[in-house]
Amino acid sequence: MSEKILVIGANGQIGTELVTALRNIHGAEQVIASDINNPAYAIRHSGPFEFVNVLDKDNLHHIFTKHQPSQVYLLAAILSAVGEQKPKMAWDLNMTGLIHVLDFAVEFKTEKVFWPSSIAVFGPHSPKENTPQYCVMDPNTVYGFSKLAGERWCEYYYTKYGLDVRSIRYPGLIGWRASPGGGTTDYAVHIFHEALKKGRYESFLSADTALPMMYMEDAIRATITLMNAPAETLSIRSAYNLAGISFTPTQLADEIKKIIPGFEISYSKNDPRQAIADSWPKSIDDSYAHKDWDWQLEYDLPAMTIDMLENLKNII
Ligand code: AKB
Repeated sequence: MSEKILVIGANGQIGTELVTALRNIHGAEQVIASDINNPAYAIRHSGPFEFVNVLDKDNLHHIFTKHQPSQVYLLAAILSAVGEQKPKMAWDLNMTGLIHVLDFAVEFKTEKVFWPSSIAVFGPHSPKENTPQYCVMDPNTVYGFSKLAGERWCEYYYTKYGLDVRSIRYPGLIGWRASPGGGTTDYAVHIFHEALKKGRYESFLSADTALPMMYMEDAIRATITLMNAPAETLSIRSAYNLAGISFTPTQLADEIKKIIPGFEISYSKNDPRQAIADSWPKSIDDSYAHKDWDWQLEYDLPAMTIDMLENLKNII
């Protein structure tokens, strides 16, 4: 039977790329992009679009009734940096939005739900290197503890109602098709734009701040691989660790210099995002993803840098 896939939050960094990938796989008409804001041109003109506010239960109920989705991807969220400026709004959107979708997915017998978690679920007392799937988790950002609570809700709906929810703890995501929106790892996208436009960049994270990151191509492939995996192979119904590639702003700048030799990086001080980055892991152990759904990373730091610059230079 053909899928009917609803992507909520289609205008965001992940949504823009995921909608395109899913439309290529399932056919444009089978993938309903939705967002609270006007869609990007590519989303609007490549298939169906609906305005959706996940906090508006009537609106969301109407969309489920109209489309009866077999799969839902809920991507609408407020990320770590903006979440610290609007803590109550971040909690409300990230938590209430998730529960609305989980409830309707149960009511409408949606076959599978995808919801993104993040490395932000870890906190200052979590191990920093090779952070395991199971360890102390004391996130101190609203975004981080909304993701941790969300993971618990996902597992709860799986156990209690049999809802097939799947999730990944994404590292910082780097892509050229869409801009990130309000995260701590955003520097690793901005740096490419500024390198091409100005030949220099001021990083809001310090020179030696190592964080787990991942190229969007890998992140989309991971998401679709997890969603296609046979349910019985999945041992985790909270969210899977995903390692990606760990690097510092200096290491990324050195890689960019291999292609743009005059590129210069400087570092600002006292940015509030530094404290958030300092509370997160430097690297991640993703052995469960390897074992359960045969996950393999493709893009390392040099391959990602070459591909980013190659594609970005054609569009900026
Ligand atoms: C953020 O920086 O808030 C996000 C994330 C790591 O989840 N990119």
